[in-house]
Amino acid sequence: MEWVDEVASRTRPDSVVWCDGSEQEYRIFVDQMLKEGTLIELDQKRYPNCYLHRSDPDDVARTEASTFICTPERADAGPNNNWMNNREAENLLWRIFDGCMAGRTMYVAPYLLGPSNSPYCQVGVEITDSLYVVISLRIMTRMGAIALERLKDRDQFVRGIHSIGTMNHSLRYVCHFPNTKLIMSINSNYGGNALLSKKSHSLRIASVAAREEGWLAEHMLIVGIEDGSGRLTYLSGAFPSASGKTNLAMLKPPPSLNDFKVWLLGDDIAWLHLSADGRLYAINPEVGFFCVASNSSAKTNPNLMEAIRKNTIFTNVGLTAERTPWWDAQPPAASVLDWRGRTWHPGGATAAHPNSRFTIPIRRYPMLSPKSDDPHGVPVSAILFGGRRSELVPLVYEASSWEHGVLVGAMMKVETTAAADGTVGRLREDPMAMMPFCGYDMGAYFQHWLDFSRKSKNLPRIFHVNWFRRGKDGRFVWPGYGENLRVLKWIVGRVNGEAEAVETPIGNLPAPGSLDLKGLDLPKGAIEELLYVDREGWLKEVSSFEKFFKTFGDRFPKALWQEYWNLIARLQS
Ligand code: OXD
Ligand code: MN
Repeated sequence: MEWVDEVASRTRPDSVVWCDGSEQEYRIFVDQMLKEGTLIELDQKRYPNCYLHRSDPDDVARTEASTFICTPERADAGPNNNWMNNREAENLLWRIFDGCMAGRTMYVAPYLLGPSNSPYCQVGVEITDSLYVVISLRIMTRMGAIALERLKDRDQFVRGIHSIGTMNHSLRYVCHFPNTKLIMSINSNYGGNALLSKKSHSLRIASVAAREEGWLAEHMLIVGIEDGSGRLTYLSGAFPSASGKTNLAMLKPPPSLNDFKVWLLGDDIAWLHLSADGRLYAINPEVGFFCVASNSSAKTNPNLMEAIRKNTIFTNVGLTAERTPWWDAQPPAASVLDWRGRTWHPGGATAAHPNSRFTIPIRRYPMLSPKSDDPHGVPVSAILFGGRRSELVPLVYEASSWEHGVLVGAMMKVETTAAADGTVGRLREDPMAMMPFCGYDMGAYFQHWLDFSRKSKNLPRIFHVNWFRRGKDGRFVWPGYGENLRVLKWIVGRVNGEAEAVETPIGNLPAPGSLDLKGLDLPKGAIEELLYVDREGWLKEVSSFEKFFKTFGDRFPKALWQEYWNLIARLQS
């Protein structure tokens, strides 16, 4: 309460509202937004409790250039983060926040990350003048009175202060103070910049705590694969933003593998803790999805399309004359307004923004794992790293050890997407898909990963997958989507000692015949192409990381250099 008073005395709102998270309160907020025009009601018969929000056209993605880690020393943030001195940053930010809520209401939204009865649960409180943030937080987290009950009289919580400000792009800041567990964000209302529970708390602040306390806060999905015998194998996986992570988490088995079930636990963030049995257990701190809409369709993600027909907030999609949400992967529709509310013309720019989103409660998802609320989480047997690589990288390979797996994760590259401001399609390094989200020096982060092998002999196996290889004709070689389960089946077989592999310099690849391809009509030579290890190409690829790894200086672990030189030696031998 002292902190809330202090923030109010600086930002000077007209009134302060503490959010209880109830249904009734949600209705009041939604009604208010409908009146103000920040939400548009969709056809309530076909889309009950669904609304459309249109953002400021200049505020549609994470802005990495405005995102800072603020600590006493630059070295704490590493070359992977923008850095500001914490004192200077706080002074600067308070000047921008000064009086910014005058004429507005300040909302105090307490939230939980993780089940309330979990030892891994964390409390956060976000103060904001944005109702869009409040109603989104209520979908994404366990928000309201439940968080204050868990907090009781302790002051162990992450403090988030957010204001829409004036939307002045040049004064946009998302600043993280890991030492005091504080986040300050102003002049953006976009999910990844403004919903502070998500990337800011669950990853940037949490990753620093995880290093100190011996666990992992990762940009990972979590799924349980149930095979025909009812056996469950849990996987987690890191994929860069907008690289099919959500589609994989929501995979619907194809007809030829319909004795399998894929249970979802999380689509974006995993907190992994080592348990007494030496295994890593994963929980999803969130209870909602914040998914990219633009590519979602009955083909790419049938389960999701079922989930978004109720209780969904759409952001920056198109709108049909029947007041239904529309984006370009949907069947054609007549008279569509684009994401900015202008008449849309087919063949021109897309109706929905490429980073348009929907926010939905996880409980709407038809294949939600019965374990999703388990306070200890699920034991992970395999960790997947994935990229979006049109060349070189095979469909799947397995690291030969935990240390080698850390190198595999460290050598991820991604073509940039619309989830962050900037050029789309540029290839950049994105270790463990954490480059924009690791709250400290990534050299130390790699060491933290390596340290797990000293603590346990029972760690998950590490794999790399790539669904995105293209042939000479420019077309995808692998069908992807539901058929990716064939690759997961091989991975499940590997961790259970059932599937065969062949050793190669880059790791273990499926032995001929060990991938289940029954009923799949692949062109001749396709599977050989997908599983080919091009030594020359790999030598080039691996060598391209030397410069990047060197940017971490002494913090880059010696043991990881060793793995790196070993890999090069294997490729040369
Ligand atoms: C996301 C992202 O929104 O990774 O999940 O950008
Ligand atoms: Mn993400």
